[in-house]
Amino acid sequence: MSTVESEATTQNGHVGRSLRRKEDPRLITGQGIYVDDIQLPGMLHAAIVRSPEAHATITSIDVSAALARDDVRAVMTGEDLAEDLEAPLAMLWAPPGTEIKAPEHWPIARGKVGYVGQALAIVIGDDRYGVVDAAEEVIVELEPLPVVVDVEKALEDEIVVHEEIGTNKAFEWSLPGGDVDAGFEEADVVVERRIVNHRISGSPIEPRGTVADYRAGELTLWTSTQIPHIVRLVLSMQTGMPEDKIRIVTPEVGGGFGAKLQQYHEETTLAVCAKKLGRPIKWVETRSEHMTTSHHGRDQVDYVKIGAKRDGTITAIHSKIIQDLGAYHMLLTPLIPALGSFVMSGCYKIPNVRTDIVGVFTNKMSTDAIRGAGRPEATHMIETIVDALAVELGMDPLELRRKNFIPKEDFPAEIPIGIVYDSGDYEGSLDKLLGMIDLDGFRSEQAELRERGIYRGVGFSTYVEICGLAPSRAVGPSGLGIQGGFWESAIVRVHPSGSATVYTGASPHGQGHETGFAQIVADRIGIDPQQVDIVHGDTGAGPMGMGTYGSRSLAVGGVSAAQAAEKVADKARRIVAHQLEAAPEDIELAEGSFRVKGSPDQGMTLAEVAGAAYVPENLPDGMEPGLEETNFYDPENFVWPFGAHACFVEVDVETGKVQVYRYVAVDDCGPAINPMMIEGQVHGGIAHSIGQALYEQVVYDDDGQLATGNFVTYALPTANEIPEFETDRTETPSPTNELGVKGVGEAGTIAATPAIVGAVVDALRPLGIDFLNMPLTPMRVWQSIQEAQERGEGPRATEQGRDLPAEARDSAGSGPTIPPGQEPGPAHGGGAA
Ligand code: MCN
Repeated sequence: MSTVESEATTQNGHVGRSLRRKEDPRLITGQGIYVDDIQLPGMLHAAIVRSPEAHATITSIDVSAALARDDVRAVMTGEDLAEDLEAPLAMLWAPPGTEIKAPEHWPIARGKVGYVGQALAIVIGDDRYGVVDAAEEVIVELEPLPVVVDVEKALEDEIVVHEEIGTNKAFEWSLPGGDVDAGFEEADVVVERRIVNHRISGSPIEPRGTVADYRAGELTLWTSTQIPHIVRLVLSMQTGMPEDKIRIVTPEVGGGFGAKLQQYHEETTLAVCAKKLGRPIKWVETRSEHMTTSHHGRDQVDYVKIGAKRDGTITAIHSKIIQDLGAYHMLLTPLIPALGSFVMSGCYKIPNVRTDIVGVFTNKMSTDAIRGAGRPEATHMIETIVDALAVELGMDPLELRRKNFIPKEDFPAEIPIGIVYDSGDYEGSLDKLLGMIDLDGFRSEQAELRERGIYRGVGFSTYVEICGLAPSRAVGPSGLGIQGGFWESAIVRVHPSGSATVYTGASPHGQGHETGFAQIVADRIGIDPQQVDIVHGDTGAGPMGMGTYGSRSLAVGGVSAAQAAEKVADKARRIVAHQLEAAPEDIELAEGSFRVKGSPDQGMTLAEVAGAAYVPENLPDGMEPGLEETNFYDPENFVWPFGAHACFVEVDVETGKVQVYRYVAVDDCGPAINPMMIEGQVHGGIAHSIGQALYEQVVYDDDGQLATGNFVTYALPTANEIPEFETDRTETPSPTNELGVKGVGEAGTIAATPAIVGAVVDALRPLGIDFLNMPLTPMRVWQSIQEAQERGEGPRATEQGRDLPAEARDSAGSGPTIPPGQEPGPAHGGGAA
């Protein structure tokens, strides 16, 4: 069975084609090797004893009964591991120039716990199930402390999560552009909303897992992660082991969705314990552990305020983000809302923009990056408030958008916060979308159906996102301030027989890099993608790399691979020129042959070139033998994908059940490397946001107990709830890189929630509903309908906030401005039907 389409006659031209994924045959025939498949001689198993309390002092931990079992080799607490650790778990990235209050966060708790599920001890023994039983025999005495789970209550500091810090406010940070006060002065109309962007879980198919093996002074750690090199660096900082003595291997990773963009306590604990015991150890996360202690995402309360002239010209946008950090910072916890602030003005030309962020500790699991990381929240804010503004102005929401789009001819466009959108054609993607949906037809059908009590609605999202993390120049200490650089690396090695291996620092977990990167490299060196192997996820095999997140792999790692391949092709041209006694500049790559321009018969295949390259007597004087190049690529700018989405829903007003029956998306991620893989990414991304918008929510009760610890209570949508997607693309190349590519791995997730919620609001507007907070469970929708009907007509914000309560007329951050009846209903009122 051929796994990749190939045309024997054409060796170039693989980029842009929907080749089937090279990785899929092994994945769908059960031949992939995941962490849990790793078996080593003498391997032990681990289980973690976790806190049942959300906030408590540890009075005692009695491990004697567990240790007395024949099958238990060790039980370690936080104190037992203290001498083996040089540093606590790391927070690596934060908004720039901000003093951040950071509690010590040890892999296993010392002295106190701050959230349900925090590790109290590790039990290591012979048998996977035995250690779970033994963990139940560890007797922990905890003295409960008061708990705070509501982020706005936490801001009042009546209960503090970290007594030693004395406040729950971890940091404040602002990103201003222009003068928002002046912008609101100029405005004829001001609209405000309080948006709750609730907490969700990553929920990949494969939970996390780690196997640690320490032998002969070296540690090998198999772990299910998106960032092997960063895990190695941080582990080295924590354990004091030199980086060169640590090898991180990520076998197949069954999805990550951001939840595996982390360095977790189990990785550190297993590394230390494997060294102490001299035996390999395996730990594999259960689903409930994933729900409890793999980091969550979103969880913001957002106050957003927009001002505009009567003609629809937007003059200012201000948002205040109250970010629930959970109990501790993890790798990027404080950075996540800041990522949203970079796209707070969306694809609109808004002269005055300001985002104020306050990061707040609560007694919950940490939040960090989940697919989109800050940008879905920002997009939800801007698109929701633009829809609300359109209603206020009595304007068509799409006309309002068009009026404010950054025009095509303005690109590259510097926006008021001082960063440059690389390229865009926002009208182009909206036009294409409208060409696919027959909006007029829908509107008349909608009106007709309403007469019969059938409520349908359409919602739109015209989005832009920032990805391709990231140019060191922009993210370094003097720029936007994400410390460090986010370049990527690649080695292209051509073997003497003419096939190639590419080593990349990107570390895929479902995106299909083995195919896309092979297409890119194959085209540049004149072979078939089947002959190009992509090696990733092994710190022992390739140069340093930054991993896969922020839809960066193609725009940074893929470009690095392309540049390495170009260097190989360049050397190949010099070898061929020498062999054929021609000038290197006269050698071209065409039809799988490095040949003399104008003499198609005179040429060499890559296999012939490689054969020559490894025999020095064939080479020009002074040329090194071999055919292999390394490349590090640090882009000049981020890349800025964009698009237009439309969601169609039907709402059953008797039950509150929402059904997405049509979803149409036009995305622009530059020229396609593999259109089918782009489509797959867009499908998955939208499905993720249908989950957040309608079903999924991580819920804690007032005592900090997790109410959604499994897939019965956490309603992840199934194929049954997801419609068929209609997708198309526009292609606006990025000037940032030679492939012109932008990212797409998060685009669907970033775009979709405002379109889905907007569609439900559009459906229910005749019933007096003009705003809804997610998730739109049947219970919440039904309750909102009842409340709207009880209060008669739906509320309206008005000119200069005239009819709003006093606090709502002040700055967006100064008080709750949610219209009456719009407070969230019960936390988890329903799920997938
Ligand atoms: N692509 C392309 N042409 C373009 C742009 C992208 O062919 N012009 C292809 C790329 O070659 C790659 C894929 O699209 O195969 C995604 O590329 P890119 O946008 O660079 O994103 P990353 O590979 O960096 O993926 C990261 C992104 C993130 S941040 C999360 S979270 C995520 C995601 O991608 N988690 C995923 N997609 C996922 N897909 C799966 N199956 N599982 C996850 O956990």
